[in-house]
Amino acid sequence: MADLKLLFEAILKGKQKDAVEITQQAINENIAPKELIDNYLIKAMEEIGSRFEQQKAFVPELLMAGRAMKSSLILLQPLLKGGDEKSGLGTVVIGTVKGDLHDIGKNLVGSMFEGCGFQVIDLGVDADSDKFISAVKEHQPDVIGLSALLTTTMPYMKTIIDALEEAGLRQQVKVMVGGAPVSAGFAAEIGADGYSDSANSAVVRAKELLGITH
Ligand code: B12
Repeated sequence: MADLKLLFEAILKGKQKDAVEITQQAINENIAPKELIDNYLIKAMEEIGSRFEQQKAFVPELLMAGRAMKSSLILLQPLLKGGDEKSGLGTVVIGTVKGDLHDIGKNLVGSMFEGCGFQVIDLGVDADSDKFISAVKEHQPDVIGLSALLTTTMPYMKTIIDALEEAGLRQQVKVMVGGAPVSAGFAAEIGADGYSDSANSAVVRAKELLGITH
């Protein structure tokens, strides 16, 4: 029997190989992917996130945990798609805005969306408005997530929102913004639909915006 507490520990400690092994064992034992994601993967990311907030964990640990989680998710995702698990909640296009290379938080948010059953298109870092516009046209996402960690790149979030307006695409997509210097006030000021300060609450907020109740 797969010891799922060890899956939690493996992700928390960023042990990618262990996380993959235990996940594969759990899959072989027909444990529901949703159970693994909700009760172990996300719980471990919440724990590392809260340790980070309390300065009991640091960026390398966050990165390693994120990588371990992603490796587990890669095994679980194909199983989510076919079944009646909470797949297909919607599509999220996410990226760090132009001029900004910080992607740790953006990756965590993307992983959390994926873990919760959204399809995620990651535009990477230094993404300009053209890249977002093309992605909206191509993927018809429900949500766009913009990340910025620098006070100098935050204003570019408004540039992207304005570009969406100009392209006539603003009404078809919810825009969420985040990153350490971003606030709810700033989000409202630039006309974003939502803001969140953590990966977990980002998903909760997105579901609220989309009227998803489960
Ligand atoms: C790691 C780091 C780097 C790494 C980035 C590596 C990487 N791959 O991301 C490196 C070394 C490359 C780097 C470079 C620079 N950095 Co730096 N960096 C940081 C540091 C230490 C941590 C950021 C981080 O990853 N936090 C952890 C994640 C989990 O938190 P987060 O990003 O806030 O994300 C969470 C939430 O905000 C939210 N969220 C994030 N994105 C989104 C998106 C959406 C849609 C939603 C809903 C939510 C959401 O959810 C996330 C998960 O909980 C911060 C200091 C700090 N303590 O914040 C400085 C910091 C951000 N950097 C800073 C600076 C100045 C720079 C440089 C300009 C330094 C230089 N002189 O070269 C360059 C800029 C490069 C560039 N063009 O982007 C400053 C910014 C100051 C400011 N006011 O603008 C900071 C604050 C350090 C400081 N105190 O001075 N940096």
